[in-house]
Amino acid sequence: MAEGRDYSEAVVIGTGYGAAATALRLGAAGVPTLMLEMGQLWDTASSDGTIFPSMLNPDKRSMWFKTRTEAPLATFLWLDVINKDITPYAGVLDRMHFGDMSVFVGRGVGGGSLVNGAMAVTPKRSYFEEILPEVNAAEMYDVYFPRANANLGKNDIDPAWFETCDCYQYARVSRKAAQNAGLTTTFVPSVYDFTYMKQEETNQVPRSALASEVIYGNNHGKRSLDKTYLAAALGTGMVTIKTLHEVREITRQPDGTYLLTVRQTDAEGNVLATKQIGAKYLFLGAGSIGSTSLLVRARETGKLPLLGSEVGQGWGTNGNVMLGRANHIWDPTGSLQSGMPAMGIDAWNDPAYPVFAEIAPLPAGIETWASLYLAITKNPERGYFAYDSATDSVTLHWDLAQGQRSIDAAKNLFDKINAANVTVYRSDLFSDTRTFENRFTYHPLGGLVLGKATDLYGRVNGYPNLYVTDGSLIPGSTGVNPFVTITALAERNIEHIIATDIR
Ligand code: FAE
Repeated sequence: MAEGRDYSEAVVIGTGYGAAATALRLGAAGVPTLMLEMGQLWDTASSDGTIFPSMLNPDKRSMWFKTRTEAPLATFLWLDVINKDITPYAGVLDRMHFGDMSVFVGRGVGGGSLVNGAMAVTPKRSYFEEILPEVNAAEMYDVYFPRANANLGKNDIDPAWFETCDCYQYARVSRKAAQNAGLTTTFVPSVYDFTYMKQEETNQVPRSALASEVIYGNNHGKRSLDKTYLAAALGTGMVTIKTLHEVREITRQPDGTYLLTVRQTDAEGNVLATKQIGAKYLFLGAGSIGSTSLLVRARETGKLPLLGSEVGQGWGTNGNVMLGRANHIWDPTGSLQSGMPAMGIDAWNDPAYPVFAEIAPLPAGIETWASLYLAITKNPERGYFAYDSATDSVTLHWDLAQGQRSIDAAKNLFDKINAANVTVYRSDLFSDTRTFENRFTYHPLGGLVLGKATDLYGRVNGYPNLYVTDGSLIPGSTGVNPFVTITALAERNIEHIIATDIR
């Protein structure tokens, strides 16, 4: 096994939203920056001519070292027809299991941007002020949210096209059902190129969103981070990315620099090398689970003993609940469905049960008469991370009862919709007969909360030049899909850190 030593003035762990924004600004400021990503660079087509497999025909590229795919919908009509056996491989979507909760994350250059629904939603200002009261909201809404949205490539759907296209019939049907219950719907901005999507519908270009591509990657149309922030970061000439490099351990040297133990593998999981990589400035951008796990383990194994008790606290699911409704036979949702949601039901002002529910596709390629939703609810419950010395691993602690508040909120909203439309819930989608699925989240947030585990700019308490820059800063909830908030906060923090700590 080869051993190597390396050093970079700045090292960024991960290549997701927070990491990408941080690396671009470091590179632009002339700081040599090395990004370490445990997943692959997804830029090369396989023998079938595609980079990513479709959801309807998954293969080893779909998932991170699994023997079978683990899609969010387990069954359809209670039939095990969704998941497929696959060969373990460094695929693009991971589902991590922690007792009653499992967490979906993207793996590869671009992190979650490779597998997500591209919804680019800026949170309501009043709620942002509630969750992060110590952050200057005026600055965020005047400067950093616009900066994040511009760099992410946010665009809006043409409302006239939305009304007539086949691929959003499912959203129009759900809108009608919501309106019948007196509820408000709203368009959701996206980082999927809507101009490209229009051309997909008329078969002018190869289909991606309209070819059931989402959670296992998009071959076209998606402005994932490798095409936006990371491309710009590499363009500074100061940033390099090493793929299939997993950071395993962080220690601090007597001279104050950080030393990382990094495992390099191939895409089959064989270990090629274990490296020591040094950094003066270390940025944790490995996502809520990744970054929090690294610091909890570092504290508990005595590698970074000054880390405080707030490290590993304040984790939440963003109140995620998935559910389906059955429509009447005269309300088909369409066999052609865009994989990229474009509309949500906005009931966040409900005084008892705030909910923002994205109208999700069910891109099965056939008519299902089903409407699917991912509800984002306001749930004050928080989980925590703990180290297990027997397995030398960090585990997330969250029990099912903590998710009940989210189900209550979703039920409050969708009972109204069902009552107004004389419709029912689907009970065939989540392997048994449950109608609400709150045992997974797409939106892991917290663990290293801003102003608690770190100062108000993400500097880790007790350790100079160690920073958190991803979803773990956000205290468990944003009220909307989180990547715009993560990116904007990273933009704000890195501007301050470069000005005061680095240059
Ligand atoms: P993240 O994007 O998770 O990136 C972390 C990166 O670090 C990953 O590439 C990891 O492979 C890598 N990594 C982890 N540990 C290590 C290590 N030890 N060494 C090296 N590398 C490591 O972090 N959000 C929205 O706003 N809109 C949506 O439409 C939306 N849809 C979603 C759909 C799905 C299926 C999923 C899974 C998520 C969705 N999300 C959506 C959530 C969004 O993708 C997520 O909040 C962000 O990606 C989190 O960004 P971070 O920067 O925290």
